[in-house]
Amino acid sequence: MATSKTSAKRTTTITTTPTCGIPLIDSAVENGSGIAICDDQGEHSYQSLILQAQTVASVLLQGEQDLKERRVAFLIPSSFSYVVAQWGTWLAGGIAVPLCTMHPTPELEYVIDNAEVDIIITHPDFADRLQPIAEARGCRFLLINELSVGMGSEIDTELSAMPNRSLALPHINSNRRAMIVYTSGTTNRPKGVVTTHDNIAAQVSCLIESWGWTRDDSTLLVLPLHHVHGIVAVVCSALWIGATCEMMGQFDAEEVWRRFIKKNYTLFMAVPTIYVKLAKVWDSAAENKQQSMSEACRKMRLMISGSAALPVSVLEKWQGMVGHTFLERYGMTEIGMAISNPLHGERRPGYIGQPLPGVTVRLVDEEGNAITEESIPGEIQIKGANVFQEYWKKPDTTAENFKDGWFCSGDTAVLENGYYRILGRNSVDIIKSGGFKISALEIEEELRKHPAIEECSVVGIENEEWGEQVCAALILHSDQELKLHALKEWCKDRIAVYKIPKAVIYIDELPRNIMGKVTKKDVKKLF
Ligand code: MCA
Ligand code: AMP
Repeated sequence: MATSKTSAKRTTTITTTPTCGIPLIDSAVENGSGIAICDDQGEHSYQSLILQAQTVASVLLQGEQDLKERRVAFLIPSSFSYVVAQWGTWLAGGIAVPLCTMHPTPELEYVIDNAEVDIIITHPDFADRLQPIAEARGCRFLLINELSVGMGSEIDTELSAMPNRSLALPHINSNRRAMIVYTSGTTNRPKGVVTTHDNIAAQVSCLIESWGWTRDDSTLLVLPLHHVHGIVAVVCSALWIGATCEMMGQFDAEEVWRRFIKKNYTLFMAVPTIYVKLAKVWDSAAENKQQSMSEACRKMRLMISGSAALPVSVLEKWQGMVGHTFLERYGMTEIGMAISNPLHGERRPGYIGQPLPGVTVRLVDEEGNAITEESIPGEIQIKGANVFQEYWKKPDTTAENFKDGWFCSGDTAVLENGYYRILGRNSVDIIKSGGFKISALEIEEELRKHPAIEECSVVGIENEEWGEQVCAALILHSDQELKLHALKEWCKDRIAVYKIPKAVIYIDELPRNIMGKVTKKDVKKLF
């Protein structure tokens, strides 16, 4: 087995350097014995987080001075260990590439190959899948539990008692690349969005200011950690300011309510689908239980919704249920959060609000002219230190997505009485389901590989719970039959579960315009 085992931590003398150069970690260092993360293993202090991350960094470095932006991919469920792997990568000078726990092997391989990953760290649960991938590519393969992570309070005490821990960790310039997060787009395969440490610092600090984060805050993470909502808006923000982040390995609506009642969270962030799922559980609870559920939410100072349009009906339902008016905000993997309703002041239903501090927003019409008046729709374009550096190894795509230094979001919005309202996406091929951005083209490409499918068209159909649902119109070869459940089974090994069509229809011909292009608006009407 290629696993690297180490006991370096126990034998090395380590000194925590005053600053490492990474704004997030330098900010977190000040929080010492405060509780940074709670997970299934217990509570973990900031001190423990830093010390464990330093240990991981030293293992990654293997005596080298700096990973020099080599890519370190990790597949670890939401937990203390995840953050240790992320920070360990950063402290060693690497670029963190978080992998998705829901992805089947081909999607993991795509990210690992596209990012040209050198080192793979995994939780033991995923070792059987990742070790062959690592070996086939000559990647170094490490098990997070063998890096002495998450071992509990004994180790923490032992580590912190070492007076002169001195690991030769590099000083990191904050303009260096920190992370690659994969996002689907109008091309058929996901693109790697590269952010620097400075980008992350800008994305986090505007949220700290606008949403009033303090070290007394405590939040529950239910979102996956391969996307910016969970990574930046929840985890990095909490850790930047010295708050506590409790992590659930996986979303479970009943369990979230149990924790809301038991714990004293002060703020909570989720995608609209999660709020719909939580409301369903509330609806089916007995009246006295509903009261304690609502009471638990009322104790929180803030509940935030984002990643997809929040239906006004959902906002109103929660207003009635728990008395909270959700703060809706708008973001993107490429820019973090950009536009938000206010912490204090009017939170206008159906609107995403106003630009966050440090973020400049403009709307641009189809001719490329900046719109200067209200009520005229245009594409949202963004400037600011929050904007990502590049699409990984795609200089042309990067250039195409910027106009005169403005990042073109592909979202259309309108400004009305000082607040932005989203009207939709420019591309019909982008589907948002449960907060995940999904490329219709990517799914079509995969479906065409099925032996029974001659041609297909994938669309997003509006759905109350999911926002949109992936649906496929299929033309089968004349002698073939393909039931939905059989198609789903076939897809499971190829694409992530959230991309698998939830409904199909069978047709003889796809609707096309005179140029022969499939008209997706007409495909949608078929459902
Ligand atoms: C799970 N399934 C889905 C989705 N999630 N299908 C479509 N869309 C989805 N989003 C599959 C499940 O695998 C399952 O498949 C079936 O649908 C029903 O699963 P269920 O148990 O109801 O769902 P779940 O497992 O509870 O997951 C729902 C979820 C999850 C918690 C809403 O989708 C989620 O964590 N979404 C958050 C995504 C996110 O973080 N996006 C941020 C992107 P089967 O029936 O076959 O078992 S970052 C971003 O957008 C920017 C920066 C921003 O503004 O924030
Ligand atoms: P992602 O690429 O996964 O980061 O998704 C970003 C996209 O999510 C944006 O381009 C929007 O289309 C969508 N989005 C995020 N927040 C909102 C919101 N509050 N309302 C509507 N759409 C949103």
